Amino acid sequence: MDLQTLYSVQGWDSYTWAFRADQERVELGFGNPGMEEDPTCGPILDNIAVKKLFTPDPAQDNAVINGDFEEGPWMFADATLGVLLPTNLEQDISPLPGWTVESNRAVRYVDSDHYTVPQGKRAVELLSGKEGIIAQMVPTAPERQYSLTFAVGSAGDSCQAPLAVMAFAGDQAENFHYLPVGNATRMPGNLTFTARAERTRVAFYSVYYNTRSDDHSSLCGPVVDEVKVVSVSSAAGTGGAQFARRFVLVAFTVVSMVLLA
Ligand SMILES: [Ca+2]
Repeated sequence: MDLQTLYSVQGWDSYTWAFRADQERVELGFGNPGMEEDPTCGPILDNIAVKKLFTPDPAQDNAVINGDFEEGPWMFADATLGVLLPTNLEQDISPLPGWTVESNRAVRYVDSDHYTVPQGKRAVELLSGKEGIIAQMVPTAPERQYSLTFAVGSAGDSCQAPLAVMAFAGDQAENFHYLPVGNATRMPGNLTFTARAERTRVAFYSVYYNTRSDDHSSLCGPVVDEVKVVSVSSAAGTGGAQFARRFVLVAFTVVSMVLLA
């Protein structure tokens, strides 16, 4: 885990990492790879927790797993900086079940005790512009039309505007500027796409490289939550409905003729 970048000015960051236990007892180890110029110093570790993860079942009408981000790593009650999801996570062994961080920078997992969260208790704050990408491969039916919907919000952490999210679904991409109405701290995003394969990549990153207005150096960004991929009426489905209506009309006509005869 590369700790060369500090994401906040407090001098420390919380990280999470997942593993699959293949035995009833496993050994946890932490070491300094010894790459500092000064061998007499190194990173400081504190507060370690292990939490058993589960992968939520996909909802019947939503192809995204854990799209509300409610299942994720342990968060200490006093963790005011959230937990960083490091890079190069595998989708099968991710501390944020279902999701991967594809980029070379981390994104922040935040809780409603310390941040403004669009839905439930947990969400993801995108950091570092296009260097912080969360993604998921979702099952789709080729040539069927889908709608990617999500909530984009402000984390309430004095993040300097503008805030915007770039959303990807298959071959579609669109950026969504966070422009809330009234006192709202969230707004909806929607991207319609036609699936080209049996799995479609859905991904998000922050359009801007934002920092907090209070210290001008802690990284922050827009919050994403409530990600859904829903099938919308496809061309084939509409054709089917029209055929059914025609069939009803034909049947009705035949009965009328019999009665007249
Ligand atoms: Ca949530």
